[in-house]
Amino acid sequence: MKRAFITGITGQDGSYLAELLLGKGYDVHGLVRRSSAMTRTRIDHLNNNPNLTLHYGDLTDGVALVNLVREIEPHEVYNLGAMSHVKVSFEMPDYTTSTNAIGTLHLLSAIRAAGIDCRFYQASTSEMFGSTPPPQNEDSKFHPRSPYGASKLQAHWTTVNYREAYGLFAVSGILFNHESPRRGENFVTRKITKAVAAIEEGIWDHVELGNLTAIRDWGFAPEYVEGMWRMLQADEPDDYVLATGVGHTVRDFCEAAFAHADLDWEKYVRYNESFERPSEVDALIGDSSKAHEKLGWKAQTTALDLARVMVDADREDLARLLNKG
Ligand code: NDP
Ligand code: GDR
Repeated sequence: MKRAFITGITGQDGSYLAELLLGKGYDVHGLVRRSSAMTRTRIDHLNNNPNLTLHYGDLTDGVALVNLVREIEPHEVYNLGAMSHVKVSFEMPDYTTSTNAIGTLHLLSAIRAAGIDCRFYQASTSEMFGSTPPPQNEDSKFHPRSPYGASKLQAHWTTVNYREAYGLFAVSGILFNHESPRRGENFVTRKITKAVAAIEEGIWDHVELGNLTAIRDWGFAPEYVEGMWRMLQADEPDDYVLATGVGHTVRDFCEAAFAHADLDWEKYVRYNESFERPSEVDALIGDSSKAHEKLGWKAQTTALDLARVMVDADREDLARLLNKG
């Protein structure tokens, strides 16, 4: 039985990856943080699975990671844990760097110290390309525009260095935005789809957003975690871009989400400067032909389909809440 260790298992991607690996018969171990309130709603439905074990820890606690990796002896490690909000990273640059960059170093060092034969996946991001114009692929120049992007770039190069220096099977998946009904509520897509459901129900009368002109390449998260797994099953470790190859503005996404509820987005979306970033990433559109060629991976769901799926999921969530009340 293969053993996998997932950091960030309580997040959007971690929850889908845990489902995927459990479905493939893996023994799955996840890192969870202690907090005063439980933050495990995305994996609650996996609670009784005998092949899932959760361990307390934190990417900023290197000693805990050394002990955990030694105890679990995983065959595959997926490092998805991160302070993942770009805007928040400007308010918390130090913590963002500790978690995302130094945390990755801690985990790679823990694998080395344990002396185990283990494959490593690093959750890298299109934010590392920053101001480099699209389309971006594995050879595009990196120019991050936020503490988040910079911290992820350090983690990316640390991963590449552990591959080159120590022969570790370490891969960096450079993933473009991917969303789902499990997306955190303060990322723009989910913020919009949640607002559509609440406005349609007459609970909210508007939603406030920042920059509507930014272009993003939005795909569907479950398809992207399948890509992560494929990267670790390849014959050789390498880095891959995962993306749909199609870009839309935030405005396009708004229009599609509101139109799905027969609403005119312009009547309900108001501008609020406080959601702008000190330096913005204008356009990210990925070229994932390498992943297609070498891993047989291709995105299936389009951004505008995703907008409709997410609105429907938020409608159902809200209906459940209202029925309870
Ligand atoms: P989420 O924000 O949904 O989840 C982040 C996870 O990291 C949560 O489980 C969170 O735990 C955990 N975490 C945060 N800080 C720490 C810490 N100090 N120690 C241990 N765990 C921590 O992110 P996603 O699922 O969307 O993304 C997964 C990864 O992929 C992240 O690394 C993200 O940066 C990267 N990425 C995401 C993309 C996307 O579009 N979704 C695109 C490219 C890269 P808790 O629940 O306790 O907060
Ligand atoms: P991003 O996602 O920064 O691309 O990072 P986010 O959804 O936060 O922003 C996308 C674009 O929308 C604009 N925007 C707003 N964003 C938020 N969050 N809230 C708003 O009100 C708002 N109004 C406009 C932003 O300025 C931006 O241009 C995500 C994260 O998952 C990262 O962890 C991941 O690495 C990248 O995607 C790829």
